[in-house]
This record gives sequence, C-alpha cells and structure tokens, in this order.
Amino acid sequence: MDTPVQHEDTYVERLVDMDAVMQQVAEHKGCGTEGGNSKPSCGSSAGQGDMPTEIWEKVKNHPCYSEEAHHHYARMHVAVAPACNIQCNYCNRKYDCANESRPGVVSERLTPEQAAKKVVAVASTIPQMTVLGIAGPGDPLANPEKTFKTFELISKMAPDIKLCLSTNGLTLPDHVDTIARYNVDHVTITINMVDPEIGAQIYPWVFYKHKRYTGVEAARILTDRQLQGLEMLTERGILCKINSVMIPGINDQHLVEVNRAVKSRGAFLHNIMPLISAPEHGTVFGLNGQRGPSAQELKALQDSCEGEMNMMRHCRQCRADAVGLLGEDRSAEFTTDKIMEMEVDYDLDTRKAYQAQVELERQAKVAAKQEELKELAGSASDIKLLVAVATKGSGLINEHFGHAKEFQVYELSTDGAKFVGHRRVDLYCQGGFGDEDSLQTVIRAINDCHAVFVAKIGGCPKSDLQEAGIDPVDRYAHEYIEKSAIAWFKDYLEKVRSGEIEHTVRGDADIRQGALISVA
Ligand code: CLF
Ligand code: SF4
Repeated sequence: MDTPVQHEDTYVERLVDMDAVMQQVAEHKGCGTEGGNSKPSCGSSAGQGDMPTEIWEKVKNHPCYSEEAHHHYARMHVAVAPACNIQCNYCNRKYDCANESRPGVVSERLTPEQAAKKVVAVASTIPQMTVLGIAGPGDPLANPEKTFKTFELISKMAPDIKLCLSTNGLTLPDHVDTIARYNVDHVTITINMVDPEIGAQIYPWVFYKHKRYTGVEAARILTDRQLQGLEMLTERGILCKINSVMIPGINDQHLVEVNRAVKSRGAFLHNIMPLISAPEHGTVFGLNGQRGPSAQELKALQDSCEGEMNMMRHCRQCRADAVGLLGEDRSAEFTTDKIMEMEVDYDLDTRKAYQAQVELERQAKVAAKQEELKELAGSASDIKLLVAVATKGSGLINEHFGHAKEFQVYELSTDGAKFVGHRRVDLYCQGGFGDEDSLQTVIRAINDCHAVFVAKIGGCPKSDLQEAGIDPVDRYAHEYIEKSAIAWFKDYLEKVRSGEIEHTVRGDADIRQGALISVA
C-alpha cells in the first residue's frame, strides 16, 4: 500500500536537517504568500498566513478547505441520506446527488450504525483520514434523523474526526442549531443563483412545508432559504463553502453576482464546478444537449471571482461513499460486507503519530518550494503558463504517465507555482500496451499545458506529446511538485531569454463529460 510517508528513497533524506526545515516552516507565510503572491488564497494555500488561529485549526487538515492539505489528508463520505426535497436539472435521482458528485455514480447506502462502523474501520486503516462528510446520495438535511444519528455515533466512537455536511440549503435554517450542537464545523451549500428567474431554468420544483412549488416561486423559496441558512451558520462561526455548478448560457455570468452575495454573508470558500452533462446520465440538461464549460471558460470564471474571495479549484466531485485522498477512490476496499468482517482497533495515538509524520513531510515540501522560489525571485517576466502533473499524492511527481487517471494543473509565473485545477482522463496504459484513442483524450485534456511532469513515460506517448507541443518532463521523478515546476520554469524563462525557444500561447482543453464517469 502506498502512503504519504512511505516514499522510502527520499523521505529519510528529507528529514535529515529538520532544524533547518522547522526554521523555514516557522518563517513561511503560505496562505498570504503562496508562490510569492501577496493575495490571500486560503482555498489554495500552503499555510496559515493572516488567518486567525481558530480558523486555521479548522482548515489545515481538511482536504477540501485547504488545497495544500488535499495532497496529504483524506476524507470519507457515508451514504446515509437517500431522499431529496428539490429537483435540479443536472441530476437524475437514480444516481448520487450531483451537487457534490459526478453524475452517473451510485453509492452503497448505509444505516447510521453501519456508517459509524465504516468510519472507524477506515480511520484505523487510513490514519490520514481526518474528515467525515455526509453528501448524499440525496440531501443530508432532507434526511435529518439519519444524518444526525450518524454524526452522534461518530463523534463518540472517533472524536478526533472533523464532521462535514453538504446540502442544497432548502431546510438548512431549520437545522442550524442542531448542526452547531453536533460540532459540525464545515457546511457546504450548493448555490447556483440568487436570481429566481435564473433559478427557474435550473430547478423545476422544490418540495417545501408539505407542498410542491414550481418555476420562479420555487427558485425564490430556495434562494431565500439558502442565503438565510448561510447567514445563520456564519453568525455561529461555522465555516461555509459554497458549491456552484457552472452552466454555460444559464448562470455562468451570474455566478460573479452569486460570489459577491455569498462573500458578503461570510462564506469562507467558493467552489465553482463544471456542469458535467452527457445524454447517458438521463438528466434534463444531458438530454437537451446543454453543454458544460471548457477548461479555459471555467478557469476564467474562477479567476474573475478570486479577487472577491478564496476559490476552491481542487474539487473532484466525489461520490457519496468516497474514501481516500481527493482524486483517488478506495471505496471498493470498504464495502459493507468487508467492514462487517473487519476487526477494528481505533487507536488514537497511532493516528496522531502518523499525522505528525505527515506534517513533517508537508512542512519539508513547503520549505523546498520556498528555497526554489528564492532563486526565481530575480527573474522579471510576464509569462504565465500551465503545466500538468501526474501524482499519487503527497505533493510528489510520483505517477507514471500511463497510469494517471487525472493530471493536476499548475499555473507558473514569476510569482511561483499555483494549483489551478485538475483534469480527469482515460487510462493510457491498458494492461501493458498503450491505447492510442486514450492518448488523444489525454492530449485534449491537457492541451492548454506547455509541459507534463511524470515519474516515467514510454517512447510512443512521449513523441505524440512533443508533436502536440507538450513537453514530457520525467527528470523530476519522485521530487516535490512545486519545487520541480518552479525549477523547470526558471529553465524555460532562461531558454526564452537566450532565444533557444520561442514562448507560444497554448489553446483550450476539454473537461471530460461522459466517459468512465461511473467508475470512480
Ligand atoms: Fe465531503 Fe464536501 Fe465535506 Fe469535502 S467533499 S462533504 S466538503 S468532506 Fe470536497 Fe468532494 Fe469537492 Fe465535496 S472534493 S465534492 S468539495
Ligand atoms: Fe439531485 Fe442533489 Fe439536486 Fe437533490 S439536491 S436533485 S440529489 S443534485
């Protein structure tokens, strides 16, 4: 099993001079100075920066609320909430709630008791699992008894695990006191509009106080309840993340207004996700041909909102029974049958010791990046470009090109390396041979990138990538991502300066819609 602290070839070496590392860690101001950028960006930050300590304590190990943490810490979901009280045009209720899940995914439903056993089993096996979320398969607050019973059991059995909740917000104001009582520190509300006319194009109906409402009236009730719930939560100091689904031609421009509305009500983080819409999902949008955004459209909207508040760009639209690091899915290891047979020993000391080691690894990574950044500091250039990275986690370039199910995307500039997204792809390596069709989908998915960093790559894909103008880089295998990307960028700028290469602007890239969506 691969874990964040078992990269035996490099880990011990990195810890040799921990005094120096700890000194640099003490000095680093990641959140406010990510990549030398002075704008706070806590959803994609490396450290505390200007954040109050009590908020930092809540986000530092939460893989969704801290981009940096998501390389190291895992979350899990338990699918205890089957019912829903609204209808979204991008959702088919045969599948998981599409407000947090990729469409077309079906999760294994659990009772609260089964869920609690599962959480303890996973926490004992994956000590870096720090957060338990309830995100479906329907709306958790349309199933309040099951949701809160699950939280109650888990807070007794695994008290160190943070509790998290995701909701469409319709009944949120009714449950805020209970949420606070159960110490649920993090709540996600999906808010796609603050204008009922736009809402009527997204929501055909809501079921509220024993009555079904449709059209603009339904959307007005929903937006009023969502914003009221948000205000009530932030008044109580509960951290709120807003998910918004970007639907081109319907709410894409409007999401800037949504961003302002949620920021003014105290939301901590805004997660704008692409609509994923394919006819095979059987949703209204899928069947009527509503398209999702391209990679450039999504990034442009996220960039335009970033001046207003922290943006999340590392969401993987997880399934309602997801387990593991974001981007990996270990739910198949923890099916109900397997859990019920497991002998579980919940050892808090072992979990703490393991997480302390993860912290050292994480801090060494930050220190290495800061060191490389110092060398970049003298460079003057307005070149900004994207690179893709194949990684299995821990902030390392440690995945083979052919085994990558996704690539992480970083924007490089003289400010440093900034995580700006990820692209899911079809596996190129199909049991020992490369699949040419898959390679073309990979190239389309990272077509806006100048280079792709991998632990290893074969001759054929290498030459196809070069032909497409993407530099396959394997010389930083098993090194830290940001440090390596900054070092590569320094070389790139030098080559441009010397006239060895000419800087070109890349085109757009695809966000995968249909293929393989139900697999992970
Ligand atoms: Fe789950 Fe959501 Fe909590 Fe995270 S997921 S309930 S906040 S613990 Fe995270 Fe998954 Fe995106 Fe959700 S990557 S879908 S944002
Ligand atoms: Fe589907 Fe979630 Fe919308 Fe309910 S709230 S209709 S489960 S996407």
